[in-house]
Amino acid sequence: MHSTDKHNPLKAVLFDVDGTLADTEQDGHRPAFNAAFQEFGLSWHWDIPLYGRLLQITGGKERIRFYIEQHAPKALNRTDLDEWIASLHKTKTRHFKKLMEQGDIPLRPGVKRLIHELRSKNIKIAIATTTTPENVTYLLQSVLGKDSIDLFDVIGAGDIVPMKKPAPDIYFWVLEKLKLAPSQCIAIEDSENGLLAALAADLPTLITVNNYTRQQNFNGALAVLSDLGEPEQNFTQISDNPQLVDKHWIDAETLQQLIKT
Ligand code: XBP
Ligand code: MG
Repeated sequence: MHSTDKHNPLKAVLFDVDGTLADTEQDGHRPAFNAAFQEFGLSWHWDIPLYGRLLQITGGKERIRFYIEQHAPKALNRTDLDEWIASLHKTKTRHFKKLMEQGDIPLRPGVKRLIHELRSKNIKIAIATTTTPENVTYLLQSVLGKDSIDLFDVIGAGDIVPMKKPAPDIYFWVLEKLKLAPSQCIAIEDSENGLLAALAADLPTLITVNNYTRQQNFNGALAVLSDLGEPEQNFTQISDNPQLVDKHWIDAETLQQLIKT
């Protein structure tokens, strides 16, 4: 290890998307699913509490199948079930795109600032998400500008791996593309499923919670925060990591310190 590596071991930050970069679930994915159900002539409606329960299943197609099993088992008799779910989900993605184009869902506090700081310090940034790859583009274009996808060194998304979070597969895939060891990286996640996936890939993981995930179990995380914070909008620490006592927003230096321990 070079001496600079000892002081600055962090080489990449792996961002989750939904709930971490932006609060896309409640007012993005959820209404997109409902619009697709309507377009398919279904009477299904996923309200906010029901959607919260369905979020335990990651991946939209997987979530629809789970809902069918629990609430609409008649659909299981369809001989074309896989194809039907796929086309329902494709319709959902089209509606999600429309919603992102309206641009009503902002990045969470600190995300833009941290992304640009990491880039300026030559720390790689990557995405590791279960969401459909196009959704990442739609969101980034809406909140960070047309070519913002190019800010990311690696993007791992959707069905690129067969098993979605809490399986670690997407993180293994991204680490392999980055050619880095997990100890050189930090994952930033918002959910228990995301944390389980990252920890199973041996990644030090920082959690920023949202309304859907606040009550979840985050044992094993480096710290649990309200958000990444900004100089003018400080984060609140939900965990009790003493390294963060005098910190008010997450920057590259804080991330370096967090993974040294
Ligand atoms: C969260 C998810 C996603 C979205 C839906 O992903 O579970 O499935 O809710 O996306 P992450 P699709 O937090 O890992 O970004 O409908 O495109 O599957
Ligand atoms: Mg998430």
